[in-house]
Amino acid sequence: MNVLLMYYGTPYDEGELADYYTDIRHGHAPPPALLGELRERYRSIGKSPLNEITFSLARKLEGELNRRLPRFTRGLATAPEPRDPRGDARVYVGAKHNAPFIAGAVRQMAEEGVDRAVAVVAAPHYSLRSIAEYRERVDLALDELGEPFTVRFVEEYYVHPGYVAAVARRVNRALWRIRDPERAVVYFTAHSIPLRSVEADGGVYPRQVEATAKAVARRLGLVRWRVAWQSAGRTDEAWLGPDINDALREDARAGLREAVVAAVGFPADHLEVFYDLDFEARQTAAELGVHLVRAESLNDADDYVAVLADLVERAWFEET
Ligand code: FEC
Repeated sequence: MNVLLMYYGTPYDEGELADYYTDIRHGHAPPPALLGELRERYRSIGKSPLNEITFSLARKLEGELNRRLPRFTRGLATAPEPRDPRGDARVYVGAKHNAPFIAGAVRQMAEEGVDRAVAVVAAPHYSLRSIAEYRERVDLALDELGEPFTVRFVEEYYVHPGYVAAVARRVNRALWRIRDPERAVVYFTAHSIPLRSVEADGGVYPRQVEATAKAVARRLGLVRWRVAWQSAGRTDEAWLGPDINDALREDARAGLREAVVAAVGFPADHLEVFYDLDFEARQTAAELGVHLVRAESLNDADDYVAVLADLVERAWFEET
C-alpha cells in the first residue's frame, strides 16, 4: 500500500522565504515590501511547525496503516509478503511550495517501484486553489516520468464522521474555557480564496466549509455559530468573506462577549493559525472586549491519523 501525503509546505529558514513566496505567487517574485511583511509575520511567530507536524503525521499514518493491513489480507488465499521490515504500507510526503516537493516524492515513488498509490492532502475541503492544484502537480510529475504508476486521489473529506467528531471534540474542549458557553459564538474558519476562483467551480469550496461547520454544530447542539474566512491575500481583487476580524466586529456590535474559533480549513498549526488567529484575531477580539479561545488543531493526533487511514483504505481497496 503506497500513499502520497501532501501539504502546503513551509520554509525551513528565512533564506528559503523568497523562493517559497515566489512559488506561491506562481513564479512571480514578490515585491520587496510584501516579502518584508511576510518575513515579519514569520519572525513574530518564531517558526511555523508545519513541516515537523506533517512528517510526524506521515510516520503515524504509516504505522496505523501497517497495523490495519492484516485485517484486510486475513481472508486472502495468499497474503502479500511485506516487502520491507517496516511493513507493507509506505507513506511518502510531498509539499506544494517547498521541499520536499510533490514532484520529488513522485519521482522517489517511481524509483522505488511503486505501481499504484493513494494521494491525499492534509486539507479537508476541495477548491480550485488548493486540492485541484495538488492534483495538477501530481499529474504533471507522473506525466513527465511517463506515467510510472496510477494514483487514486482523495479529493475531500469535509464531512467524514471521524473528522467531524475530531473537530467537535476540540470545539467542545474550547467551550469549557468559555465562561458563558450559551452566549458564545463559535466561528469556523478556513483560508479565504479569491471570489473569482469560488465562482469558477460553482461555489464548491464555501459549501463544503459550511457543511463541516453545520455537521460539527449539529453534533454539539450549537445554536450560535457561523463560518468566517481568514488569511485573504493582499491583492486588489475580491476575496471570500466575511473576514474573521470583520465578523468579530459585527458580532461585538450585537453584544458578543465570548468566542471560540475553530480553523476547520487547516488540520495543522502553522503561520496562518498562529499569526492570523492567535495574534491578529485575538488582538481584534481584545480591542472589542471579546474573550476569544481557539480550538486546538488536529495536528498529528490519533483521531486525525485514523481519519486519513480510513480514507486511504477506502481508496486503496475500492473496486475500480
Ligand atoms: O506555516 C506556513 O508557513 C504555511 C502556512 C500556509 C498554509 C496555507 C494554506 C492554504 N492557502 C490557501 C490559499 C492561498 C491563496 C493564496 C495564498 C497565499 C499564501 C501566502 C502564505 C500562505 N498562503 Fe495559503 N497557506 C499558507 C501560507 N494561500 C505565506 C503568501 C502571503 C499571503 O498572501 O499571506 C494567494 C496566492 C495565490 O494566488 O495562490 C489563494 C488555501 C489553503 C488551505 C489548503 C492547503 O493547505 O493547501 C486554500 C497551510
